[in-house]
Amino acid sequence: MTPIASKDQQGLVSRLMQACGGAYSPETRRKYFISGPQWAASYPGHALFHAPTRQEVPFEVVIRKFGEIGIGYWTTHDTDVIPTEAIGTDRQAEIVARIKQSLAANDVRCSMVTTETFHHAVWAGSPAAEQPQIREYAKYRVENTVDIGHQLGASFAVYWPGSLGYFVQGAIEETQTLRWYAEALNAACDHDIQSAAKLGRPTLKHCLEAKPFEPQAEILLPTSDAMLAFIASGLLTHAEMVGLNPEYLHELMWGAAPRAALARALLAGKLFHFDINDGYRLKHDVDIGVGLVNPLDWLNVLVLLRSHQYNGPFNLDFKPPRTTSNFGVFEVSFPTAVDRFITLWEMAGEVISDPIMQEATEALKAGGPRVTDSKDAAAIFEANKELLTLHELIAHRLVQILIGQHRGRTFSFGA
Ligand code: 3MF
Ligand code: MG
Ligand code: MG
Repeated sequence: MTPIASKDQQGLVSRLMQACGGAYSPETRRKYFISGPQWAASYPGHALFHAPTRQEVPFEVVIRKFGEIGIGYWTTHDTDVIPTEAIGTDRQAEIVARIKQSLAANDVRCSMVTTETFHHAVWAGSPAAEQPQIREYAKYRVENTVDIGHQLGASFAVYWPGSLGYFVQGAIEETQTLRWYAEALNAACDHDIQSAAKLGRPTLKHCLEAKPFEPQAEILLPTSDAMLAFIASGLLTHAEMVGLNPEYLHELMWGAAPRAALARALLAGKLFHFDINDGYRLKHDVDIGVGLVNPLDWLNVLVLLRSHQYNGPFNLDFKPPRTTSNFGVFEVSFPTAVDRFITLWEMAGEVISDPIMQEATEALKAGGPRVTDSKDAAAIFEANKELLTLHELIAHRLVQILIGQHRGRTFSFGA
């Protein structure tokens, strides 16, 4: 093989991207409520055992690139764009003004803001630490993020309580810590109610995001279900303003069926926002691009969301792999993630309207003939048993739709 000269490598990547085909236009991509996080685009590829492989990317570049790709919405942590020491200062106001300009110049909107309460040393004991001044500071930070959200025109605020947990036994009194954590959320909601009224804007939708492990060893609110119980616990003064931002991989990580976790959130009326990505069960948070690992499960997830008219954002909370270059992040990672999502979303529409799927699901619900003795389990089973084979047929049909066989795509040898 001839070595590929450095100067030719980006051209090769672009040529092969073109050759892949099937890309949607920026205008088509903008029709979906897809958001791109500042932190995902700027992620330099570092981890506990990994040195960075890329440079961080300033928001001006991220927003411009999102605009070009056709990602219509941008999301950010406060400290992705404002250094911790500049929070609440004139510098914050100056940065927020520059962000507004970048958004307007590229026809991109800010849909969500989130407070970083996990990275800085001040959060070592979590935002609900025993020390009163740390908790006061946490309240100030979430209130300040609400202000930034209103200034940037966002509709959602997300809270990932990443450090709400512990490494060593005996240090944390869980009930007390959860009460203190609720106080911070209450402060954010109260502040939002006042600010929104002053500004004549609707209040934000406040969304909790669960992750079962990492960065703490033990997490106090590890799953979306734990968060639903927390929202309903009576500790929140504005529980109606608080819902969920489940992340696909965060549910998969603990071994859940993400679709079932989403179904429980839908039933509770709390599916406000959704972080989309992919990865593996019972592994760390690998944040792979949506659909690269579990496309069949993703198709099934989107069938659920489409059939329940979920109309919230799909936030691309993945991490471009550290083998991807800065060039590749915007040439390959983001456009392909968006396009896989759109394809799977449209395919979910095909699943819902597929005549075989429809007839099979309706037949299952119609059931077999009624038996006279409604307490005769064996007879009831006999009357319905042939219908139950449709479960497997439906699963087969889902795979056929995923790989295009329902449209006549064939695989055979020789013929
Ligand atoms: C952590 C995450 C976070 C959250 C973000 C939103 C860095 O695993 O998924 O992304 O989504 O903090 O608040
Ligand atoms: Mg997330
Ligand atoms: Mg994640």
